[in-house]
Amino acid sequence: MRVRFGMGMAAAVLSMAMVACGGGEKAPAAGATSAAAAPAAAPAESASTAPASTAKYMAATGKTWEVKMIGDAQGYRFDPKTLTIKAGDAVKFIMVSGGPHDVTFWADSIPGGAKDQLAANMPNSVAPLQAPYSIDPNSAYTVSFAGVPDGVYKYYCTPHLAMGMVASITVAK
Ligand SMILES: [Cu+2]
Repeated sequence: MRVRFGMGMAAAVLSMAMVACGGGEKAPAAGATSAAAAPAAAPAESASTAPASTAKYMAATGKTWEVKMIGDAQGYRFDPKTLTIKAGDAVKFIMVSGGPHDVTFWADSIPGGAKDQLAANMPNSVAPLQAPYSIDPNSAYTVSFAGVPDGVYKYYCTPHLAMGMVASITVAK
């Protein structure tokens, strides 16, 4: 847009967009000017919703471990199923067979205070704590465990959760 519009136009479009998106909640319907018209759109100042995460991606500084994602005649699984690493390490999930697979952490079981940083350490996630699908053999997805607390991080593969494709990573000192 900046190429096609003059700076003034771009600024106007930007400011309109900011008004429409104010609060980070769903934008009110066009033309809705009174709060009564859009009761669901809470203002940013409201304490009723958690503030947006300010966590930023932190690159791993330690070892990169590998976990294979497999689906074959023996079933669907992460290999190894349990893994102990140190904070600052990374885990590379490699698509071997039977995909698509993904890596999704259980938000309600990971260590307290881990969620925002872990989510920030998952590039291109399709939802908080859910990696994009790995489809092609030998493709991989790497999660950085930099800046996250010690503890057990349980996770699963969304397409194969019902088939028991679950595993855990323990971050220890
Ligand atoms: Cu899977």
